[in-house]
Amino acid sequence: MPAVKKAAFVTIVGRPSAGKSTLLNRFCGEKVAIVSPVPQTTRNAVRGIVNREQGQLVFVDTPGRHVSEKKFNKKLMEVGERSIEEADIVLYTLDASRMPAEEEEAVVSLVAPLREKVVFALNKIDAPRADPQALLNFLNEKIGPVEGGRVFKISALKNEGVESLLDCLFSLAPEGDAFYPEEFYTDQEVSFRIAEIIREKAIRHLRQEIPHSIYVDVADAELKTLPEGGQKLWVRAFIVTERESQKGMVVGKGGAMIKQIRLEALKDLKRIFDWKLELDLRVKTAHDWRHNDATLRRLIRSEV
Ligand SMILES: Nc1nc2c(ncn2[C@@H]2O[C@H](COP(=O)(O)OP(=O)(O)OP(=O)(O)O)[C@@H](O)[C@H]2O)c(=O)[nH]1
Ligand SMILES: [Mg+2]
Repeated sequence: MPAVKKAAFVTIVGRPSAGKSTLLNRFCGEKVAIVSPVPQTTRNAVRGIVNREQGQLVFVDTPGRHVSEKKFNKKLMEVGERSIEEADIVLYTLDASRMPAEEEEAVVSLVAPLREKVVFALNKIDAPRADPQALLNFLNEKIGPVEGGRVFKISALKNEGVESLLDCLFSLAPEGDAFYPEEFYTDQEVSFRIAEIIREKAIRHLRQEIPHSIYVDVADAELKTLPEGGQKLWVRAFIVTERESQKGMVVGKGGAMIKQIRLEALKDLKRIFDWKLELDLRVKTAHDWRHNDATLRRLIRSEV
């Protein structure tokens, strides 16, 4: 008789920049979520799927929890809270290279009531100033002793300790049928993935407030059959700024910045998709979009 398979939803939570998206990509072995040194990079519940002999884990990456009264931050927090509700397991990711402070307390208070389904990943142990013991002391103080078998010291970046963590997650997963076909490693819409890759490249090059002030809109995408055979995806996308005055910084001197963003995005997109690609990338402004309810509802979603 074939072995009974496991299936679970695992929601990844933590403070901004803890390394949640890096860890998701490591689990999946593919670039499922975008990563950057700028806090609050992730804005949606991004799903990555791991298929193994034992069964299937569906990881849900969430925006880093940052408590604030701003409309934009509140919307981001909602995504994490909603994703936790559907989780069989909560993977709480902490940054061992930073002393836990106020921001970490905001995450602890969210996960504390769910303790029996929480697994702890103390990430960035490769960093020179990493102090996982300080995190353990913090957790002990805030939520009581955490069980050794549920705590993992890892480096998502250097791929250390990730395999044992994955084994633990599979062992905790309930029995059940796979949620997705086995060949899936994500369920994101193509246009969302394209927008995210462009946003990653933009965030990495732009400075100050600009990374938080932009979003990317894929306005048109058309799959064309080429006369010589094969298919080409033609995409028109906009980097949308909050203010007119920010457009110049995105375009750069003589268009150099937007060109670099476009070329770097194309490089990643060609790795992800089998099609040939053409990207027409432009800049426009949606005045004060971070205060616009309809835009926020469209951009910040628990399903992408
Ligand atoms: N040294 C070190 N850096 C890491 C590790 N994991 C992630 N990082 C870095 O930490 C930064 C943030 O990583 P992300 O994966 O984007 O973090 P996140 O938790 O998804 O951040 P938000 O989406 O903003 O909440 C990036 O510069 C990563 O390269 C790690 O294990 N070691
Ligand atoms: Mg992220």
